[in-house]
Parts: sequence; C-alpha cells; structure tokens
Amino acid sequence: MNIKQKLEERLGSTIGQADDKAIYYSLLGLTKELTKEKKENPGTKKVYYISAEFLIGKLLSNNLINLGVYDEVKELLEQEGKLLSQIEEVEPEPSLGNGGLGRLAACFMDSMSTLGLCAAGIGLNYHYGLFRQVLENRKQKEVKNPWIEQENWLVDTGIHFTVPFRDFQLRSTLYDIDVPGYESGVNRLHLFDVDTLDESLVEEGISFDKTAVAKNLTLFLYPDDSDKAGHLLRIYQQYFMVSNGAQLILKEMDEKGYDVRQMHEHVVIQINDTHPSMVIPEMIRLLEERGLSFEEAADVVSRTCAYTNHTILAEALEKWPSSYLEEVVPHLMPVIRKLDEKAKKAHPDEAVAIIDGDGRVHMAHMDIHYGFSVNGVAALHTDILKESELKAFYDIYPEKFNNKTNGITFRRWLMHCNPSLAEYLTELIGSGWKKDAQELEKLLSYEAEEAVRNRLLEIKADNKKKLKNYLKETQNVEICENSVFDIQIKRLHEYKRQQMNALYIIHKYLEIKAGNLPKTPVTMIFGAKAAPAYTLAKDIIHLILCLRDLIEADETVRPYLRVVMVENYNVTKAEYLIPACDISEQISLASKEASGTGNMKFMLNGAVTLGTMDGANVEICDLVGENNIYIFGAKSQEVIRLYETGSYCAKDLYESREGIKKLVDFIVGEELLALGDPESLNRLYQDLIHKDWFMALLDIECYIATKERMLSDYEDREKWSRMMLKNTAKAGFFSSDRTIAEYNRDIWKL
Ligand code: HBZ
Repeated sequence: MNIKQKLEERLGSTIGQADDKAIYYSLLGLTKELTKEKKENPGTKKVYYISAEFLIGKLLSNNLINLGVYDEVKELLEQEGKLLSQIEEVEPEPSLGNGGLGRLAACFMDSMSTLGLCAAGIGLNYHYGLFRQVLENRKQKEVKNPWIEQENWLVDTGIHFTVPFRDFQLRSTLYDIDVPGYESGVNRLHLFDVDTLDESLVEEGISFDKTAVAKNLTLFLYPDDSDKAGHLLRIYQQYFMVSNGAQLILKEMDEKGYDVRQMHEHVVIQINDTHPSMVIPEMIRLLEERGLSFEEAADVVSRTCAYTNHTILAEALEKWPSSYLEEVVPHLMPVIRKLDEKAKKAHPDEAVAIIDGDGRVHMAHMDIHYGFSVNGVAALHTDILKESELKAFYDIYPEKFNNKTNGITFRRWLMHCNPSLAEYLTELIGSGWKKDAQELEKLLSYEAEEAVRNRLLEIKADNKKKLKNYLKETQNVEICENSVFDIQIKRLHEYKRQQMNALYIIHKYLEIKAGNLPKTPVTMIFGAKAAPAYTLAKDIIHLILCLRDLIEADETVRPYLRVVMVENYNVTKAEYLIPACDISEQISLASKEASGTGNMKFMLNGAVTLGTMDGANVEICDLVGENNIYIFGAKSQEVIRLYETGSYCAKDLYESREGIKKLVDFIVGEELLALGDPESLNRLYQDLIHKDWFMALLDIECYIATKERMLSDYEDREKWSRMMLKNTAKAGFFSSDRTIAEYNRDIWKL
C-alpha cells in the first residue's frame, strides 16, 4: 500500500476533505508505523545517554525526513491543497529542556541513530515541561506547558521498575519515543514516569505542593528550588531517573546474557552534566546486591561511566548537603561515603574531595574520580577546565580529559528549517553534504559568482518574509522585512549579556533621536526564558520590553529601530528565526559560554556572527577567518585575570566614561520610569554600577563600535553575501554527526 492509501485509510476520508488536525494525527500514526518497520541499531556494546533534558522540538517533519518520505508526503498534501507547514502547527512542542544542554542531547539522539550506533537516551517524562512563557505587563509570567495529548509520540512499553526512597517506594512506567536515524536504523529515547502523578496538583501558574512526591515527581523540569522542599524534590527526580536507568541497563544486560562483571565491555553511561551523577553510587549499590564486592563494583562502574561538563559557572556545579541525601536516599549515602574515603586516601587535597568540610557532596567530583572520561564541549572550554577550573583533577588524571566540540543536526537545522537553502545547495554541489557535512566546502568555489551570491541573498530575504508573517500570525507584531535582522535567542542569563545588547538599543535610540539615522532600519529580536527565581534575569526582560514600548510609541524612532521579544522562545520559533537572521549575537563574557550551539545554527544558515572570543566562537573564527566574523571584547585570559585579582570595577568605568554613564542612567531616566516598574529598573541599574559580575560595561564600547561597523558593512551587499557564503560553507565541522563520531572514536568505542 502506498502512503496516500495508508493515510486516507487512517483518515476515513480523502486528504482534501480532512482538516489539518485530522491529517496531523493520521500522519503521526503513520510515522510511528513506518518507524516500527525500521530495524533497531544493533551492537554488542551500547551507550546510554542520561540527561535531565531532551529538548526534542516537534517531531513530525524531522521523522519524515529521516524516514526518507518527507518530499513524498509534502507533495501528496500539496496536490490536495494542504500545506505540511500548516499541519505541523497542530503539533504541540514538548518543553523537556531548558537550553543548549537539552537541545544538544536531542541533536545527539538524531546523530547516534543516523550513524547506526547502538544507543539510547534516558530521561524523565515531565508532563508540564519547563514552563510556557507569557509576556504580560512587560514582564515574564510562567504557566504550565502541557504537551501530552490523547495521541502522541510516546509508546507505553509496559516496563516497570520499583525505585526505593527512605519512606516509600515508587513504581515507574517507561515510555519510549522512537528516534529514526537519517536513512538509518532506530534508537529509543526512554522517558520514565510515575503512575501516581496528579496533574490537578498544579494550582495557578506553576506552583504546586512540593512535598507530595508520588503525585508531583514528573510534573516539571527544574521545579523551584528556592526552599528545602524544592531541593529535595530535585534529588527525588534525579534519583528516580538514574535508578530507573540503572535497572533498565541491568535488565538489558541480563536479556543479552552478559556478565555484569564485564559491564564496561557492553555498556557506556554518558553522564550529561551533573544531574545524572547519582547513577554511579546507584549502579554500585545494585551490583553489590548482585554479589559484587564494593571494590569490584566501583571498578567496573568507573570503567563504564563518562562525564560531560557543560559549564564553569560555579553556581551550576551541583553540591548536595549530605543531610538532604540522607533524607531522600539514605541507602546511597554509605556508598557515597566509601567512594569519598577511597578518593581521599589516594588524593587528600581538599579541592578534589567528594564530600567537603561542610558535608556537601560535590557531584562533579564524584564523576571525575569514578568515571573514565571527562570532556568539555569546545576547545577553549576544555582548556579552561584543564588549566583553571578543574586543574587539580587534571593534574591527577590527565588521561581522562578530552574535548568534544559540540555540534548540531543538519537535518533539523538546515534541511527542515531552511528547505530553500538546502535545495539550492544541493543544486550547486550535489547532495553529498547530507551525509558528509564537510562537503559544504564545495560551495567555496562559487564565491566569485554574483548570481550565486544574489540567490543566497534572495533566499535570506524570503526567510525574512516568512518570519515576518509568522510573527504577525502568532504575536500580532508587524516588522519590516527590509530591515537588518539582529537576533539574540538563548536562555536569559547575565553571562550571556542580553543587558549589554539592551544598552546598545539605548545607544541606537539616542543616536536616532540626535538625527543620526541608520541607512537600513534595524530590527532587534530577542527570545529568552528566565529561570522563575532569577530576579535579575527577569529585570533584564523587563528592560527590553520597556525599551520595545518606548520605541513603538515614538514616531521619530520607530521607522529606524524596532525591538521585538518573541514570546515563549522554543525550538519551533528558533526554526523560523535562525534562517531569517542577518546578525547572530554571541556576546557572552569570554570564558563563560562553554560552547554555544545557536552560534553554529546561525552560521550554517548564512548569518554573520557578532561575538566575543568565547566557546565555539573561537572555532568559528578559526574556520571562517577574521574577515568573515565580527569579534570584539576582552579575551578569556584577561577576564580570568580580572576575576583572580578582583580588579574589575564597574563603577570606575561608569564614572569615568561619559558615554557609558549616559546609557546606564537611561535605565532609570524619566522615559523608562514612565513605562516600567521602578523597583525592577532600579535594581538592574544598581547592579550594573555596583556589581556587573559579567562585565557588560567592560565590553560595551567596543561592542557598540563593532556592531556599527557591521551595520555599515551590511550596506555593501557584495561583501556581505561573500561572508554569508563563507559561513555556510565552513559550517560542516559543526555537524553533530562529526561530534558523535568523535565521542564514539575516543570515549564509547562501540
Ligand atoms: O550547554 C549549555 C552551555 O551553556 C552552552 O554553552 C553549551 O553549548 C550547551 C551544550 O553543551 N549549558 C546548559 O544549557 N546548561 C543548563 O541549561 C543547565 C541547567 C540546569 C543546571 C545546570 C545547567 O542545573
């Protein structure tokens, strides 16, 4: 039976007669059926990628692409007057992730399947995800983000485990999402859940009774941890995730008849940041139950586990008070204490202790002592880990440290989100790049051809129009497609410096007021969620929204400068924003952004980077060359030195630089105070002058100068289109297929 027949059978009507909803659910069913027909990726050694987050995005189109039927389905629908892009609107997007770490896990799932690796993801099935962001009264409001409908991508496996806690135990149910590779086999994403969940616990917004663990365990990703109950809940979640994971791994080993004493020959557990770290003591505990001695169990687990670090920000490196662990998982503490004693015996240095003098358990330290690999996610990041942040560990275990520069799946971030560019590339250089991304370099031979460059400009213009229409439909804002699209989309965090970009807006506003008009109007686009308890991040959102409205109401500025904040930024919105971007904002304080992956998505789609020498920006710069990227700001060495000596003083800059003072004062000037919340604006103002922990004032002047140079270069369409071409052509290195091949070559050895 062909696809059309199958689809109409599911619909019970012709495609033409059905509505978008009915077509979506029929396609969902059909896609699941087609996936079932694919073979699982085989292997005698399997990697389990454990992660608190999997930011998978909508799945329909991507699965159709990977199953090789996307074009057929799209054409079929078009013949009947239907648009696949319209039908996709019906699909809810799960928010099972927060940012780069979660999206990376999703890209890796795609690449592991595509490369035919025997692999699985392990995580939790959060019913309400992170949260959905609503922008109201120029502020962020959080509401739940339900995504599990009657018909959905989850498959109930009928597999259950029992997870023990101090006062009770919980029965789990395993749900799977199939992950078909591109023209390859299938792997699974395993999401564990509790049967006893009570969704009605969530009252208004995202608040709920944090003590009713059996009822709330999988409601939200990263529930509020500003009090003790919240901390405990996160420990409950993490332990539930890893205990289920460990039990699943042992079950699969048993089924294949493998000896658990040889676990390291058949299993690799990749620990994605520290959230899954308890898998180490838990697996040891389970092996002890099976008769291994502590020494034997610790040895085989150490040869099985590998740890990826995604940040050097101290506040993100988890340290749990042992009293909390005693309250939730007392049976794990004896194992952790033994691991601590063993490590202390060999390495008495307090800097590498698992349990510190205050009785806190350092999860990353446990990962490094009892894992065989520690990797950073970009070259600079790994160097900083080795030379400063984790130096004490690097001195002990130099052989464990390695770099794996992040990557992105080109199936989603080019073929799906930018089909016209993908098609044009294929027309020029053939379709080999879809399997071997390095082939994009063939594009370089067209650099001198004006017709090619003009076509690239045309595709960009079309994508800008598409974004304009999308924003009109979804948010009722009307932007000018002929303006420069300057985009910063990422988690809201001080180190990412959205506040510095906001200061640029103030600069530009004042310039326009003074009569210095830009040749081409500029549209500044933001998308960002702030963690619900992160006050200063919310203040920055408030500032951006106040600036937006100030400009909207000003007839003299509005034609030249607009500010747009995309509500509830997520994967779907990124798929519209990235292909439409001219200027990619990657302006973190050097040394703070471990890698970044948005930077890679933008360059692939022909945007030009405005960035600091941080994370993977450094590698982008190496690849495209200094003439095809706009780099500014303090270098990481200098920043690290400023922190070490404590010699950065924002106030000095504020007081000595008239230009800086003018911009910062504007935050609490009468124009903004007339629009915004004085407390919020004042808090941000005070912070910038007295703290400015991420040194926005240090880089603001060269940031403004560099962006102005960039805007003026934008006018030279030939020069700009050459830069666009170069960026796309050099993006092949950032395919997650390359990253995963390296993980496999150096760490997993499947
Ligand atoms: O991981 C990000 C890094 O900031 C980014 O530079 C990198 O490209 C990406 C992939 O390696 N890290 C995160 O997204 N981290 C988190 O979201 C996070 C969330 C909760 C935590 C700790 C970190 O407790």
